Amino acid sequence: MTSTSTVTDLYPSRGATEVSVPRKDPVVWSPPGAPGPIATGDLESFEHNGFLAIDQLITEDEVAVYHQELERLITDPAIRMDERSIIEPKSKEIRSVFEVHRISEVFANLVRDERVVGRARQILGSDVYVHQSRINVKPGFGATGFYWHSDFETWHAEDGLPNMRTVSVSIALTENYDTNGGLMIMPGSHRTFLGCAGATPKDNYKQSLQMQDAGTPSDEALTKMASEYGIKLFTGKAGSATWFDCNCMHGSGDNITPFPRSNVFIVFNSVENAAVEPFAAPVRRPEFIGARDFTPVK
Ligand code: 6CS
Ligand code: FE
Repeated sequence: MTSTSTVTDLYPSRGATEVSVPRKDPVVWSPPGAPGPIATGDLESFEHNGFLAIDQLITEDEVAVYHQELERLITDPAIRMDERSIIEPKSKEIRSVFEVHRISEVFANLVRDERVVGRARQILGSDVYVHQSRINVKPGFGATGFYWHSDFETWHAEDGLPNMRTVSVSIALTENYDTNGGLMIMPGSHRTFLGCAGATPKDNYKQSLQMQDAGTPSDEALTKMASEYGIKLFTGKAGSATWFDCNCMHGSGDNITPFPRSNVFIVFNSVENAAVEPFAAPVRRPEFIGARDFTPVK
């Protein structure tokens, strides 16, 4: 396991064998009763389950603006050629576009929206910066999903995030049915860190963002976790959102329906948890995947 970071590695991963350790970090970092858009009961639910689903985070009119921006980006030939665009292995359609909060003023505004960044600050108990943003198109007719993984396992091993003080929000820009490859989370799985076996290949991101290999749990571990925690599938209308802790075990299936499952995915990291050197990777990932600009979102 190549840990090039000088910071203590609380969550060893990518070594010879798979190793499971209890979470050492809080889930909700702000003190009880801290001000913010999330009601106390919902914050407690987030703490317990590792996620919080919101039926309508943004309005239908706002969805139309963001969906139009997604369409503009994915039909721009320059964006398609850009390294920030990940292409579907089979259909060759655009699968994801990274760093949308930098290349699109429309998505930059979404990041700064108090309904979005205010919830992140409340969960993380500090100012926050964007560690990663992306639009996931997940077009119909065969778009592939994302196999089971913990985002934090990758963001710790490859991007050098020391602690679990990171939260993601997935905002639906098309309807998430129970058939078109929605997000699945194992409720409560965020309280166990599963260190995965297998060293990180150089330039791993070139393959992992299409189909993850390094950082993938074993069938035994997944069977144990799914049996213990269960699996929840998230459905919702365009405009709904799912907030989830960085260490939730999650994944999504292929989309063979004609109905795209598009979302915008924003990852907020506490400014107190700024990325250091990778804990288990030979080199850093590019900044469009793991930010190195720690300027707080204002
Ligand atoms: O490697 C990453 O950073 C990305 N991979 C997945 C499958 N989810 C989180 C993140 O966007
Ligand atoms: Fe993920």
